[in-house]
Amino acid sequence: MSIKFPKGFLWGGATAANQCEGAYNEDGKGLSTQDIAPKGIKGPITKEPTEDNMKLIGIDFYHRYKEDIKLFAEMGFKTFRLSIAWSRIFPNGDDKEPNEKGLQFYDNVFDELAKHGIEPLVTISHYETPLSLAKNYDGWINRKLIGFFENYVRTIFTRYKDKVKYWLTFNEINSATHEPYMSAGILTPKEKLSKQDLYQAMHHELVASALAVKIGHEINPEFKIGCMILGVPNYPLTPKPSDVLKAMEQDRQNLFFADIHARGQYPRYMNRFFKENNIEIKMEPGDEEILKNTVDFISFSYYMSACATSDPEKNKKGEGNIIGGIPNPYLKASGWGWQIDPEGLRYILNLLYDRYQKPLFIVENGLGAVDELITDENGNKTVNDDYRINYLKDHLIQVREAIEDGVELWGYTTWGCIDLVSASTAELKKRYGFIYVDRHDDGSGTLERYKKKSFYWYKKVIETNGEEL
Ligand code: BGP
Repeated sequence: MSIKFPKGFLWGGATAANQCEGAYNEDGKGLSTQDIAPKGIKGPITKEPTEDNMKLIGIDFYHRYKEDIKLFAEMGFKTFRLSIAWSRIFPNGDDKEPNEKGLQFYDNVFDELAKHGIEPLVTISHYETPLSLAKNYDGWINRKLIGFFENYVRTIFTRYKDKVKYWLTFNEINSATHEPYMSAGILTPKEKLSKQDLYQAMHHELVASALAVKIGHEINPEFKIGCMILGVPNYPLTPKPSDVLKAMEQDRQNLFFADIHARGQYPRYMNRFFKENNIEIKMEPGDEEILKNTVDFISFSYYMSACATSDPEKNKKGEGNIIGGIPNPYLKASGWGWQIDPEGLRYILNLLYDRYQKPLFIVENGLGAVDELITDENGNKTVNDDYRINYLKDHLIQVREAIEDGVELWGYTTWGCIDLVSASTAELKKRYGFIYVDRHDDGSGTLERYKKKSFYWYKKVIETNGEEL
């Protein structure tokens, strides 16, 4: 009995505007928080954009989107995840009128996708906030951002209501508790940010996200609007009961965001967390009503799992996608130290489906690696990325198991389906794509695209709807 992926499964790949578009100041786009973060999440921010910031040009998707979408179509993509750069539409974030050239760019991209029968999956805010909102309001700390975000979503939902069906509100919304600048445009340095201010800012984002669901369904009842969390399941480091409780607590720090999106209210366990951390969420009249606008599906990124322990001695965070964890002695790691755990994906799929009974969507999964461009026997430039094929194959085998376990999964978009600039370190050398882009961290390169070995592998996976992995 071979386990099958459902008919109509949405195979594809994912990108983010700030990591691929480039054209950082073209056609009226305003500066975003990413344009002054040349070294990624961990690095310092600069006064003005600096030329060592690889995102200013990215992989020039802004000018090459037709060529890239054609390559995605050649692989047989059913869907393509991209984000809209808020500061292309509202350069300062609090502008009254949108920037027509910004709107036109995404019209062109959606029309190109439609030509190839590829369904857009659009992230409304993916780790870039208009820089003016950070500078003049301190980002989501200020409740006024709800109004600016409302103006932004009304504009794009109305403009693209017949071109886009699938929407995600905030990328990895739970990462803001770890990276408030990158995720929520908060300029106040992390170490100076009180938990009160941080969770109040999160409240503003959560209200804005639910408001987007409400507005989206009013504009087009066919819209499918999802939330997006950074999915990193926590395992107890030992079977010691206190480690098990620690893992539950750490899971809740992430699931709290999906709980609100999926159930429409704050979970009771957060009352204890708020009390113990002297946090009092200021609710405005109507907030609780707005939060009741729950999402149509839950999406998440998955790269790794983490371990949790109550033993302060062992509590040393390892490497990982933003929310790291204690290294798991049973797992190997990637070149960037991210532990590789395909079964963890089956685990979190079941955990989320058991918890919410809502359709799920894996919108990021992939292996960042240093790829070597070679010339094959036919004189074509390519990369023998068997390590990436094996990573994705191992994870898809577990996805198939989860579907057999009963999980309702709409689709799977690999992260970085084309090489692009990494978020955590702003490196091009950390490559994820099925397509190699000839650009390097010293700014050199022709920006030419080359198909890797994994390009043909994924094409076969899609052609056979996952029969051949
Ligand atoms: C996630 C982001 C993506 C992407 C991914 C890979 O947190 O949503 O934008 O960057 O991580 O991480 P990195 O690019 O740091 O390797």
